[in-house]
Amino acid sequence: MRFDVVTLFPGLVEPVIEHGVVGRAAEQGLVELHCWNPRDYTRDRHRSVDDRPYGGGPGMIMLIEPLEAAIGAARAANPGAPVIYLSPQGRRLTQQMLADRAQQGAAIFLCGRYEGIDERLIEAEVDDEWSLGDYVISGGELAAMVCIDAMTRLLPGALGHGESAARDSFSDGLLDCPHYTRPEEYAGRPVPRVLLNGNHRQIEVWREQQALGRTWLRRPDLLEQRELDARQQALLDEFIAATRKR
Ligand code: 9D3
Repeated sequence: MRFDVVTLFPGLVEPVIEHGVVGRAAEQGLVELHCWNPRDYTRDRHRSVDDRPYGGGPGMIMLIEPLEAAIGAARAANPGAPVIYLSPQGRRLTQQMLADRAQQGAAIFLCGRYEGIDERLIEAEVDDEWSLGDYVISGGELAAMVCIDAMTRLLPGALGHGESAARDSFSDGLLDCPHYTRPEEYAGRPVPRVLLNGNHRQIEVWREQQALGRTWLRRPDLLEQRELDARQQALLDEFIAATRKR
């Protein structure tokens, strides 16, 4: 998968392929990343990438021309890839949107800075518009890094032994169960006994029950979107009954 990122801050985005899962995927040649800086496509003496908004008001707006040239260079290098603008006005990002795009095999991320981008450039060049959620960050770069990380995890071969995209939270619509390692007791709190008894079938059932129970406690919205089978419903009922007793 080839990622292209149009950004005024390539030095912020590039390290995303140097570490962890994405780092290993890049070493294996599964992903590559190229940044395109609109400032490199300016033609005026001051290398301007922004200007004041028509109609007045605070803040600056990114100029069309350097962005158009940078996007053109990215499109030529990554033909057929959709241009995805990361902005507070976008559709709220989900695992499903990332999976659909990962399947398509390429993406050009467009990062805004300042108050945003001239609307005519968005109409002319942008294929999709994504937001991380309803909170404010300073530009699209961190959002592009989130997308690159999450999409890379979905590529066959990107995750090692023991890791698996299918086991990731949200892939199956439930939160993860709690995890424990040494020591066997910490600050008076023992590790749940079931995890020490070596009965792997029982452990698997306990973990599924914990996942169901935590999802019920913390993210009931996820359970409403999902049909539980009779066995899972019984596990959850038992968890709820135990919660009420304590
Ligand atoms: C004045 C109102 N603000 C719009 C909601 C101004 C503004 C805030 C933040 C304009 C641009 C930005 C920069 N944010 C992003 O580029 C961004 C973002 C975000 O702020 N929240 C969630 N997802 C994203 S993706 C890109």
